[in-house]
Amino acid sequence: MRTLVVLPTYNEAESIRAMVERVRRSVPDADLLIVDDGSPDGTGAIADDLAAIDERVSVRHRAAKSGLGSAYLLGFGIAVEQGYDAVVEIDADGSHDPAELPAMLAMLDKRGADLVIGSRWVDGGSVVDWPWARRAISQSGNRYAKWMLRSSIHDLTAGFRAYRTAALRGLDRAVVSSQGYCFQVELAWRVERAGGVVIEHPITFVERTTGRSKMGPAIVAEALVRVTGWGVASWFGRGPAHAAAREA
Ligand SMILES: Nc1nc2c(ncn2[C@@H]2O[C@H](COP(=O)(O)OP(=O)(O)O)[C@@H](O)[C@H]2O)c(=O)[nH]1
Ligand SMILES: [Mg+2]
Repeated sequence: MRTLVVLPTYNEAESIRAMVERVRRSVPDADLLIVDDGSPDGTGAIADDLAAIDERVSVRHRAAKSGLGSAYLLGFGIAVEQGYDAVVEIDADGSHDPAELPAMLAMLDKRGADLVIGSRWVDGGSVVDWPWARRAISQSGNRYAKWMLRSSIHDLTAGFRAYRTAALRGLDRAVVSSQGYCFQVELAWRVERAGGVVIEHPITFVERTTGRSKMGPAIVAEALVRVTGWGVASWFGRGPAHAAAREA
């Protein structure tokens, strides 16, 4: 499968090199796209250096921090346009282990999945180095979203994923408006409600050791409010669920 691995970056100068190396070692045939939002710490320049020495690596620079969701939408658009079969979402801070990618991509290829989620909240999945409060927020938030949206997915907010590109066709800013964790929820739910096959693959998420998280209370609030709205709307046959079903 022709695969594009999308790495969104904002101030990841300390981790981007190692991360690109790890991805290249794990999936040598995949292409990498770094989407940097004018990181003040110089991540964009490092990304350019990496692209200059490796033809499989390319970079898109955006002028200002514009959110994780829109960075991925840019990557997805390029994957569709350039005829990739699969597109991968992975954090640039080292939390996601690229060594899981061959197994995840094989599930798209051999088991007919449309979306494989690297999942923390299924048997065999785990999180390393999170304080109990963050663990509790993620776990209870995911339980709430799963219940509210009547989803079968245990880790709706997970940011480590492999999509069959065909499942992403037609998604752009006009239909996907969420930014942070909610972007992940919205996409997984769309694929699921459109009848796509979603498989959760257990992973160990390791908290970053360099740089800082870009997610804060506003991102959590966005997810809570929108998930609640979608859940209620879907009970009346409206919202993204309905739209996704119509698109399919
Ligand atoms: N291009 C871009 N990348 C972002 C933005 N916000 C977060 N990221 C990247 O998305 C990934 C996950 O973000 P992170 O802050 O680690 O989230 P956390 O793991 O949930 O704390 C990292 O690679 C970030 O650099 C953004 O606004 N634009
Ligand atoms: Mg992180």
